[in-house]
Amino acid sequence: MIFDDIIHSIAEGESEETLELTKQALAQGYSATSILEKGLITGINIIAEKYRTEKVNVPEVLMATHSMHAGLSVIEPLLTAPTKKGLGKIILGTVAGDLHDIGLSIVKAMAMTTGAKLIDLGVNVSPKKFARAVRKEKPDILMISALLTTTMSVMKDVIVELEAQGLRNGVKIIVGGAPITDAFAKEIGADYTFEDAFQFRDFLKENLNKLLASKRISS
Ligand code: B12
Repeated sequence: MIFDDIIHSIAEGESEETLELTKQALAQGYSATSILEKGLITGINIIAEKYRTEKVNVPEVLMATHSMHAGLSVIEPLLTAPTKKGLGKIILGTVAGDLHDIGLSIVKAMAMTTGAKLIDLGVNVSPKKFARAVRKEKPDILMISALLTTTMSVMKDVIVELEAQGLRNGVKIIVGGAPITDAFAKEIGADYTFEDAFQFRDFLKENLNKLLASKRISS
């Protein structure tokens, strides 16, 4: 089964193989989202679990990350709905002190299916940098990721910075990452959080238009 081969190539960090297998899966008629879900995400989650249980080390994780990105580069153009005016603008990034970007790349791939314009600030983004981007780009949605319990509090700093600069009311804030709970999101004053990229995608599909309309009314 081609998905097993993709998973195996990620586990081995064979990025060229992941790239080729992803192309082959598409040629065999599998959809980009099924390749993402059953191949790339499953593969990286297996490595993530092995790292957590200390069965692999940092170099293996980085090679697997590279492989996942190679596969993602093949399917991203297919996930991307044409950007349409009126479908909003989304800024995303991982907070300062945090270099984890695998989860956010997957969430970004999901966001690409909506037709919204995406601006990716990358990793290690300070509250001031988030605020600068919000002031300049006036996005409808700001998506913030944190994977470390030591950096999740920076999400609060971002919201405080936006409030201090009078920018908070103009943007819906979605936070996420493994340590983020509903209670935490509420406590720091975020609008939403989702456990994974699929929950997030389903929410956007149903609610993007409603969300943009409500934002226009409230802002
Ligand atoms: C890969 C990884 C790394 C890689 C990161 C590579 C990269 N380019 O991202 C490397 C090796 C660099 C790394 C470094 C470190 N890591 Co690390 N890392 C992981 C690991 C194994 C996997 C994370 C991952 O990518 N998972 C796969 C993706 C698909 O899942 P995800 O990130 O959770 O994302 C999903 C959801 O959370 C959600 N999501 C994520 N972001 C967002 C945002 C929004 C808006 C939404 C809606 C949803 C959403 O959707 C995603 C897709 O479904 C985890 C362990 C684990 N099992 O989670 C540890 C882990 C996160 N790391 C950990 C630690 C401690 C570190 C280090 C401090 C290690 C060290 N001692 O040096 C450093 C810190 C570096 C830094 N400053 O950031 C700890 C954190 C512990 C804690 N409680 O804080 C973990 C949990 C490992 C452990 N000990 O159990 N790490």
